[in-house]
Amino acid sequence: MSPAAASNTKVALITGVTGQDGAYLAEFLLNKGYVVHGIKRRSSLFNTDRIDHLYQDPHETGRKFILHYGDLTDSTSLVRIVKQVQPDEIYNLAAQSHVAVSFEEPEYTANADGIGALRLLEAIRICGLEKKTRFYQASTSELYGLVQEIPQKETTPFYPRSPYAVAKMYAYWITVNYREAYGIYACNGVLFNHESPLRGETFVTRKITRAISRIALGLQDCLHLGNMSALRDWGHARDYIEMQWLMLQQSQAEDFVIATEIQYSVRQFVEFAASELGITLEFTGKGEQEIGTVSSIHQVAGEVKARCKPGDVIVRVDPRYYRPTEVETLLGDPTKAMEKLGWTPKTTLPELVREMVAADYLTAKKDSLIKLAGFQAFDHHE
Ligand code: NDP
Ligand code: GDR
Repeated sequence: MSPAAASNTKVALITGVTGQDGAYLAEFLLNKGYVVHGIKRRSSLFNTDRIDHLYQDPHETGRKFILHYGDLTDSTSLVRIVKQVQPDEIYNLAAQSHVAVSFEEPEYTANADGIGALRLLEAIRICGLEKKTRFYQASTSELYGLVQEIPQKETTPFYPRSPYAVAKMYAYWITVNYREAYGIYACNGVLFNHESPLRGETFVTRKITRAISRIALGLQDCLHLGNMSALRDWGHARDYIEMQWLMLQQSQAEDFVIATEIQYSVRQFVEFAASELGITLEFTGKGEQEIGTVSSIHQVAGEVKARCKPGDVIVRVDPRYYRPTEVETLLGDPTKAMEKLGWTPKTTLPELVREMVAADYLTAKKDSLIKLAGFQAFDHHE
């Protein structure tokens, strides 16, 4: 028996621990006294930036945070880790999580995001842990896709609109099926978009806060976006991971929608981000011709933060970011989570944008100082 099991300390296993949610969840569970095991995949560069502050040297004894190499496409690794860790709770957060990329890599996305969930559920069965291990599946508002009802709740029919969403639909139902067939405590958190300074740079919110910061400091001229009319219900990842944990602490496994009940467009998100740095934008034109022009610059906390000028075009549409099938509008109804989990979103969108812009502006400032000192950084993510 492991020391953790002997001391009644709860043991969690997080797949996708190197991602945005994984990093927040690992820290949250460690603060709750859990022993946390995380699965990371091998990459040719370090991929642990988001969790480096939690890292514990393998030579230390009594470690509470332990990483294992594994992959959701590799059953052998999953069975071996589940057998070794004997987790009380598994949080399946690993996924190829980018909707647009899923059109480029549909088969891999199906394998990791769909069959990956099955592999983990089977690992629980193979190890005989059906009665012990609780399973959380990171489901998504993308399941609603071409929405059949506004707002969307637990009973709203699904209509997935991307290989990502179709793969996640398989994972959703296999989770329900293993709950019903084998009595495993398995549940789906149907989470609407949630963001943070740790968000991957190619998701639209982070792309915007990063680009606006760089434009303000003269490191970049323009932000190119796809569909700016898309509407999303955006929350803060920090608030949402607490719900992932709560879903596994109930007396019965159930599925829950987690959302803020407020919707904004991508265009509005750009306006919020720009205004954090004192930039007022005017949008003109339609579709591919739409542009965002600086109409005025004002001080923020007594300081001019933006170096761009009125008349500069800093936002343009690039159809390369359009998706073959788009999800135009998502708005969640989290009434069930409010009633049963005591859920209230803590962070508003303006607060979220402020936190993200502050973090990206700081990074851009460092890059700007390096550039001014004569060092050219070649860093152009979109
Ligand atoms: P991220 O993209 O930030 O993180 C995904 C994680 O999965 C990373 O750790 C990544 O590793 C890992 N991963 C990817 N493929 C594999 C694989 N084949 N085997 C093992 N690990 C893999 O996503 P988020 O943290 O934002 O989201 C967490 C989960 O929640 C995902 O499943 C996502 O689909 C889902 N979700 C997210 C929402 C959101 O708004 N953020 C909303 C609803 C659902 P690496 O770091 O090496 O790339
Ligand atoms: P989404 O998030 O597809 O909702 O999936 P993303 O931030 O990628 O897109 C949101 C909306 O913005 C539009 N958009 C752009 N998107 C990106 N990435 N880049 C652009 O340049 C751009 N311009 C406009 C998109 O078309 C879309 O309508 C996220 C992921 O975290 C999923 O894993 C998760 O399941 C869902 O949220 C809920």
